[in-house]
Amino acid sequence: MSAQLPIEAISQFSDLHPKPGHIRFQYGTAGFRTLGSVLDSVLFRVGVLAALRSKKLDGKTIGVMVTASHNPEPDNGVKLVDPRGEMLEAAWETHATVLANASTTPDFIEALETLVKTAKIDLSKPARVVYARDTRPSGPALVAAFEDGLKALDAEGRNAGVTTTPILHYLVRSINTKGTKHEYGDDSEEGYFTKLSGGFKKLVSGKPSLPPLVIDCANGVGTDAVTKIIGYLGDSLKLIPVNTATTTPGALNNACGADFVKTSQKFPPSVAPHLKAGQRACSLDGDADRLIYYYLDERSQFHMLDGDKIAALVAAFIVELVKAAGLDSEIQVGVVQTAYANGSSTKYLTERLPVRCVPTGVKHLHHAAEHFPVGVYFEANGHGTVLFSPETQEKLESHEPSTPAQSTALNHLLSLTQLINQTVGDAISDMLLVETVLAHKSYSGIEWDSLYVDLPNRLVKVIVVDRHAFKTEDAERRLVSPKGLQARIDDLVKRYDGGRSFVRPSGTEDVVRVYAEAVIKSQADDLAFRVAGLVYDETGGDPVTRPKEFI
Ligand code: 16G
Ligand code: MG
Repeated sequence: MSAQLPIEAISQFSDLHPKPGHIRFQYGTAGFRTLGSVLDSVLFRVGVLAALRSKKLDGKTIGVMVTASHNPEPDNGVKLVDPRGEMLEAAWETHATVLANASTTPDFIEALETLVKTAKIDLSKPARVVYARDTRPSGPALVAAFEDGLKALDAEGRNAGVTTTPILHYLVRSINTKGTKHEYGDDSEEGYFTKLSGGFKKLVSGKPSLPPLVIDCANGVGTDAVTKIIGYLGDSLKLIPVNTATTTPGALNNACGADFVKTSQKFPPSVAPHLKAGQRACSLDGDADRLIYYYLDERSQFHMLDGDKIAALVAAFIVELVKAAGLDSEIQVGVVQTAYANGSSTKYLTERLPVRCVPTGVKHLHHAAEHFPVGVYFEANGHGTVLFSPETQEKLESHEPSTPAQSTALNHLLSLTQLINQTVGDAISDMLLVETVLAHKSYSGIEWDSLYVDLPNRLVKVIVVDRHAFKTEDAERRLVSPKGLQARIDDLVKRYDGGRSFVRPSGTEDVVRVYAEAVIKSQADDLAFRVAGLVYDETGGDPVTRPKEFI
């Protein structure tokens, strides 16, 4: 390893991007995320890190996305994408945190030298990075800081402009598979839209078209993608985009978007004029990687169709197709969920398929789903996708159907592999997937919703002195510390019909989260608040500030 770090260039650029003294940055579940105004040094350093990650992987292209997803507009963030379009390898999350927290330029250079040595990075290799940002006003300056990081290492950068997180993931995989037998698609936005819409059009060809779908773009970057895909879909699907104000200050994710719908369990007020009885609608989040559906019934009651409902709809459909193609003895479909999955969805799915529960966070779900020939994964919050293993893909391509019905089902499965963005959860791809199933089944929101009835549930946040005192096991379903707390939760849960509750420290906020469900809504609320009370008391919360509702 002859090449050396270009110390002089790095230190000149680094001096332009000093670290704010008082802040400790953390590469969390979804990368670095905090106020956009304090992220300049982090972005510069992520530029350097991405270049090193590429060198480490023999010049493969690494992705970088500048976004804070569903967070309010003043926030921003950045995350790295590995060559197959998946989340950054966990060990490098630690490297990212170390580099971001070096207090001075000399400390930063020292940390880089240590990283190059310990990770055995061959600096003579090329470095290639593709990057994009969402519509936040702080984005352009942060991208400029990031580009300085690439310049410092003389890395080759490709600016994908303003685009969604899932499109950036798609580009990374397409670039790295170009010209190989695993070529994922043309490495352009056009390639992405052509691939998805092509799969969709084949799947719905000959099916009666569905009534138009209202699509809440959260005033974010999904707006551009929705506008573009409308052109590719033609008459195959009518979309009515709302919340498309990407340049109105403060509008992003404000009282709209997937997270708003899921957390407040109501539709965005801005969508109301478009919602008649029976109308189905969906909301994307601020970077278009989450999707929540909903509809109004004939009494104008709101009903939410969340990630669990999407998983149930999609998994059952794929199982049917695999069977109809005559491949059920060869291709197993499995589902991955987290503890937040509604108990009724888990019951519905386990009666039909193998189901695994893993800790919160996309990377856990994605990796678990890779173990199934077809892995369907969704978080209740609307993030998820379907993965077809390379062996499954080959089987689908080489299988000889013995009847016309088998041939049709097989073609549908092959079209699904086109329509689905397999690199990461993708609101637009998932929306097309849902619409495909609805068209095939002639379902409205009501019929889809009736697959199972959600158990009433409640999510509560508790502010504690030290959330790191909370440690979990069994995919976050049980606490191992603080000692004795789980036994007290168990005692409480037993008293509620259909009761279930779990406690976990958040990976994105300085709080502990309490989830509870029960057969009756008031009981789910009661259980959540009582467990929250236990958590609060356990961690030395002050009786004066103890929230009143923690009964
Ligand atoms: C992040 C995760 C999401 C998870 C959420 C949980 C990614 C890309 N996103 O947004 O999957 O559901 O965190 O947040 O991994 P919490 O730990 O604060 O409950
Ligand atoms: Mg998001």
